[in-house]
Amino acid sequence: MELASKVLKGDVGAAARLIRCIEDELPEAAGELEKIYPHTGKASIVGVAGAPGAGKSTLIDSLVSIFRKQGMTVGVVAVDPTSPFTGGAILGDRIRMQQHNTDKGVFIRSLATRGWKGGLAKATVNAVHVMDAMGKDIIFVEAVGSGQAEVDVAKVADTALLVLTPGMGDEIQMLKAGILEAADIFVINKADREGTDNLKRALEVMIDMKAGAPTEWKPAIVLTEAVYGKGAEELVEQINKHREFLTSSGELEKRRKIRAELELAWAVESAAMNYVERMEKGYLERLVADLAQRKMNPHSAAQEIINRCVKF
Ligand SMILES: Nc1nc2c(ncn2[C@@H]2O[C@H](COP(=O)(O)OP(=O)(O)OP(=O)(O)O)[C@@H](O)[C@H]2O)c(=O)[nH]1
Ligand SMILES: [Mg+2]
Repeated sequence: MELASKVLKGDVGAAARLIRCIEDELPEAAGELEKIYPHTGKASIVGVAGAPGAGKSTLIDSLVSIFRKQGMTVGVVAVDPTSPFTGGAILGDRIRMQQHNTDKGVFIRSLATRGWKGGLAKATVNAVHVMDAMGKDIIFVEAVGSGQAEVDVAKVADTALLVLTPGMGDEIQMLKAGILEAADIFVINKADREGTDNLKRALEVMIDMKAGAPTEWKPAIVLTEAVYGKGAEELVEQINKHREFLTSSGELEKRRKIRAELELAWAVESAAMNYVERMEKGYLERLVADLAQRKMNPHSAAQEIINRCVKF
């Protein structure tokens, strides 16, 4: 049996293998993803972004336990930018979430980013599709933030959490507006530490400043102490509340359309690039050399590729 059919039956080994294919950008992945796509779109996707060490994994671990008690099946995709600084993070995540290892209702996978051509968000979306197709009810996406990663995770998720820690009170103004705007729920983790009140106040001011119409979602702030399991119940309440807002307001539909549009753009791009790679040897290199020497511009080069695609 092919991977896709096994994944649809919830086969853990097949799902792990397909995610590995996605990670390695193997051409086989595309065909399998095509088959599972009609069966996706059912899971709730919760993005968890934040600086290294903010407590994302510890927090997800608590959330997984609570959602499991509510009878939901859970998937976790931990995106790990492979860098010398966070080399140990994958192992850390595994250890931190170990208590769920023997639970068949939980599927956890780390994606190591290694300079993907397709980009972080694309591989993440595809890994989420796999877990969605397996029948997981809720899927967490953990991403270590370097600014753009946080925004990317927000694009992937229905509900975007941003995990902050005390001591950032003064720095909040310095965070990129895009990062703050992308969050539906702000989590102040390590709330046992000094500076929690300052950070909370800074966030409240910022949220009030950009307050929209009463019908819009007002980002929530939840204080947690993930290592002690404190605040996790309230966070689950907020996640569920945001979920209800998404469905009742029509926002879920909107976000899913934005994601579908993004996926379409990726697909067009990779279809064109696949075509280019199958063209006569050296064609792409020649175009690139012409661009570098300004004999050609990127727009005309793309147009030329499209024209050849159409004739093909
Ligand atoms: N004091 C305190 N420490 C915490 C709290 N939550 C997590 N930690 C600790 O913070 C450290 C980092 O936690 P992780 O859950 O690995 O953080 P992370 O954001 O997943 O880290 P990366 O995946 O490496 O980015 C661990 O040593 C935790 O025990 C908290 O509420 N209070
Ligand atoms: Mg982590």
